[in-house]
Amino acid sequence: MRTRAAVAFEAGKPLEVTEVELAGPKAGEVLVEIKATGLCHTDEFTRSGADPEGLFPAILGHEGAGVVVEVGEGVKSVKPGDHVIPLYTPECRECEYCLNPKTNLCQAIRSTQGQGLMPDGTSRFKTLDGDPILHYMGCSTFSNYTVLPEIAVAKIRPDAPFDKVCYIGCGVTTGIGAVINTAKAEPGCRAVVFGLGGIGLNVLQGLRLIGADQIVGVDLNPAKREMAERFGMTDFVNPAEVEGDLVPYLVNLTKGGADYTFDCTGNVNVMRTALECCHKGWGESIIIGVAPSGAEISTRPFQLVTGRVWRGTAFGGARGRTDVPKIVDWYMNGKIEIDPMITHTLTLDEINHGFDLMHEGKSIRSVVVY
Ligand code: NAD
Ligand code: AHE
Ligand code: ZN
Repeated sequence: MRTRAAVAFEAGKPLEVTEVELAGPKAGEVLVEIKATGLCHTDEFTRSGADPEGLFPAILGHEGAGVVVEVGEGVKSVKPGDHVIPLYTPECRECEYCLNPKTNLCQAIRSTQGQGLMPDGTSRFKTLDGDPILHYMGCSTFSNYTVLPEIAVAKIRPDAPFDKVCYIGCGVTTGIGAVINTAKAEPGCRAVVFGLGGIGLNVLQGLRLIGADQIVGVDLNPAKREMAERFGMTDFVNPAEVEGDLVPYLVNLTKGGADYTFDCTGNVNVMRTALECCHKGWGESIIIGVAPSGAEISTRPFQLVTGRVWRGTAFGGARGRTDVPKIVDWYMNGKIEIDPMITHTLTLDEINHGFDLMHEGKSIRSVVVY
């Protein structure tokens, strides 16, 4: 079939909205009509050329929601008409990783996914001239129709609005999951969140949900303050307005150091600050941000010797097929909020404008509705 898609032909170039050819689902795969997709900073990271795993030409996008149109041979867990959220972290429930409760990083299809290919080593996308186009993060939600492995779709309730719950495909789950699954933060804790964008705001609402006592937000953009307060931030810090070193300032503000800190910037200097403002003896810092190619983190080992812990999280430690439908229920039942964070709704033709808004710090989430 033919479908409209925004194609990243080259690193650093705007996406090109065009028709592409899409082959039908093979065994174990499903064809999904994407109804809406969010624009995550990670899409921009890859589009820009900063991602060491970035491959071109590719159809980016990994924060979608849609409807199953057709299923390949052997597919049992979903059927045409089911509403689904694509998963860049699949859940096969059989691999060594899925069977280990310590991780959500299913590895069943990771190697082909990283090469922009379906599990059989081929792509379902090509240009109208017949040249191959790669998949991205196993999702390619910047295409109106896409093919996904069955293990990479979470079936969700049919009454959930696509233009809101698409955000659960990455940002919402990553932020809330980092608090609940990775940090396992407890009521009464003090926390510092660095970067109050699409991920950081969801860390804030995760901390509010578990009953944190103090939730400090740190961002260089003062315009992020208002929305962050709405999502539970108790104290705002703009590093540009702090005289001297930020670490002692934050340690003092959190009365000895934070129990939990979260990097949602991808900046390795911020990651160091986030670790070092943790409480001596027990503070834990969770890295969520994705850093550019070649960037490395550093600190004095003494920081860890004296009890601070550095962790990372992918997709908030969530097991997608199991956890994503529950998070959709949380949204539908009013336990979490999404709507105010979706600041811009765009057509596919306007998708590059969505990346401009991200750069200008004017959007939290832009969502493309097909
Ligand atoms: P975003 O652009 O919406 O937000 C980033 C925020 O960080 C902005 O508000 C910006 O002003 C702020 N910021 C930048 N530099 C800063 C600094 N030095 N100090 C303080 N604040 C600073 O991006 P997002 O969509 O929220 O994504 C955040 C990061 O998380 C990205 O690196 C993204 O790739 C990554 N991410 C990781 C996962 C995962 O599973 N680990 C999932 C989604 C996104
Ligand atoms: N390709 C990058 C790393 C990108 C990365 O860390 N991706 C996160 C999800 S970000 C979603 O917005 C992730 O899930 N990583 C685990 C994995 O297996 O990819 C690089 O640096 O090479
Ligand atoms: Zn993302």
